[in-house]
Amino acid sequence: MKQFISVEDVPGVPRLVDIALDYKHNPFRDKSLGTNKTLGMIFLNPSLRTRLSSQVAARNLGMEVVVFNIDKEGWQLEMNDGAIMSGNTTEHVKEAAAVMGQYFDIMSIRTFPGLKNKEEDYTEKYINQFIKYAGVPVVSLESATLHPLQSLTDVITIREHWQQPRKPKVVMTWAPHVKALPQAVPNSFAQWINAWGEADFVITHPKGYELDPKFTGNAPIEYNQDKALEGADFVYVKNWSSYSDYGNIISTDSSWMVTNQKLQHTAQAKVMHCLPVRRNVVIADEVLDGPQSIVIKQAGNRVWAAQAVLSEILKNS
Ligand code: SN0
Repeated sequence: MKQFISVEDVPGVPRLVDIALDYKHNPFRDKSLGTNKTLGMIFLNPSLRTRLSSQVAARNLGMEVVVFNIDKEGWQLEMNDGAIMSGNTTEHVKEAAAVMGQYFDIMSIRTFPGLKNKEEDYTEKYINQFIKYAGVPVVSLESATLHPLQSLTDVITIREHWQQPRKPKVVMTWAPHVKALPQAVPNSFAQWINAWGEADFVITHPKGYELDPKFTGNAPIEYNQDKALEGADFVYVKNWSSYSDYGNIISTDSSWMVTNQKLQHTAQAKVMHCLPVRRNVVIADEVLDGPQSIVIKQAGNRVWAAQAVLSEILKNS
């Protein structure tokens, strides 16, 4: 693997899942693979799980890690080629990314969408500028439209919790939120579940929350949440802002919050969320604190996803 930005960079999803689960059972199997290699982690936005799990994963492979909160501690970056830099931006990504590429063997970046300019966000301008100028493999720590380390984790977690011969019914449901959030997590989850092909996948959300069909593909959309949840084996909960009415909140309908009552007609579904989760807005306490929630185990699996990805890139370089 040369980079990890989307599922399209992965030669085979089941194989990567196997590698990750293998590391879960034997974390130090490749403890020298990353000797004398350094991972740079560049954050333009906050992070808890991605940051810590990737650091642990890199350490398991013997790598050094340098974390840089560039939004707080760095120069303000100019991302536009040809810009006349007489304003607030101090350093062009051409130099910044190229210089960091001199220091690191693998570079990883978190860059959220602005949610103002759909074109700019959906062409992945920021991460693509880093890829263009870094000169070393780049791993996404969540970009404007995708969060592949999360989605790999999600597939691993479903695989781990499903032993029956039939495909599990996986329902991704929108839930309300007070802030306008990116579409990256749901786009990416849909993209990976589709590529994996081992689930019966249904998406449910209020009208107007349709995601980019480039990622959702042929997954059926059911606008009635209760109907969608019937017989679900896994319920993947996430808020996102509107894609068509770009970046806006068009519903705050609290009846979409996931409660025990909502789970009544599921097949005792396991409940997943990428975290952080706003309790009693997105998912009720009774669910998060109850036996059906697997959010902590899911977050634990972030390490094995990151380790699988880093190892595949190290083996390639
Ligand atoms: C991000 C998102 O993409 O939805 C990161 C998820 C991994 N979530 C948030 O920004 C939550 C912000 C909040 O105020 O709840």
